[in-house]
Amino acid sequence: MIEELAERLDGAQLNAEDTPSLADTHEIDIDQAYEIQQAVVDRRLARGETLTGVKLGFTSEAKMAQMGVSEVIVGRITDGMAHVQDSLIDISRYIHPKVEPEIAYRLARDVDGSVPIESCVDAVAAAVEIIDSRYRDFRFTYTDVVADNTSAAGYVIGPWQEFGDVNNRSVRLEVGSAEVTGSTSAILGDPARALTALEEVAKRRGIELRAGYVILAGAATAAIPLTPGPVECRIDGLGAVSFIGE
Ligand code: OOG
Repeated sequence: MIEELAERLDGAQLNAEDTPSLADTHEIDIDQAYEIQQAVVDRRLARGETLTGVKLGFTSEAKMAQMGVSEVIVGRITDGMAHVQDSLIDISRYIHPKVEPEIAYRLARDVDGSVPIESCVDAVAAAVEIIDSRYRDFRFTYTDVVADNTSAAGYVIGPWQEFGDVNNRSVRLEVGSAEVTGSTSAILGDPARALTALEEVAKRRGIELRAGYVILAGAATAAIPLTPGPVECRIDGLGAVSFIGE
């Protein structure tokens, strides 16, 4: 079942075609959901992609309450999802992409529990995450979204800054004439808490946190649809990151 469902999700991503919720036809527990995620990621790696980091989801209280869960979810990001700042991004490769403003952290050393995770981080940046649920109409259960690598689809990182406190910074994301604003404190009350939450889940799920990895700490606002045209995310004190969807 694990491989069959991983193939279905991987095919949906490759063909940019949605698929029904796995929960419509399968009973999957959270352990199996992370196994499916691993199998989905392994398919990308087998095609030559490389892991570049991890991402968190459900880091805002509102989103956790909406999903009826109390744990953040963790997905994997690869070089195949990475886009360069100010580049043109072909959005036809996605099914129904949305963008979220995020804080990115960079790991300078492996996280092995010997020192606090914060002391493994050397840089922080403004980032935009492109999420693209492989499920029809973005309709999914908690286990569905974990199996689907937490909707991970793309990301763009702004200029790295020296690591420091980034709580209570104002956030603005513009997609054409649509705009969403918020504060970095929406991320678990302080985005630094995303690091400790990540460490705990990663340990339990056997997810490695390696030197050089990017950590996308979770959305600071609701996601907004990605449409053709300019996209810009600005975080107070961290500068801006932008790209053009086409
Ligand atoms: C799941 C991924 C959400 C976040 O930051 O909460 C996420 C989804 O809503 O598709 O990345």
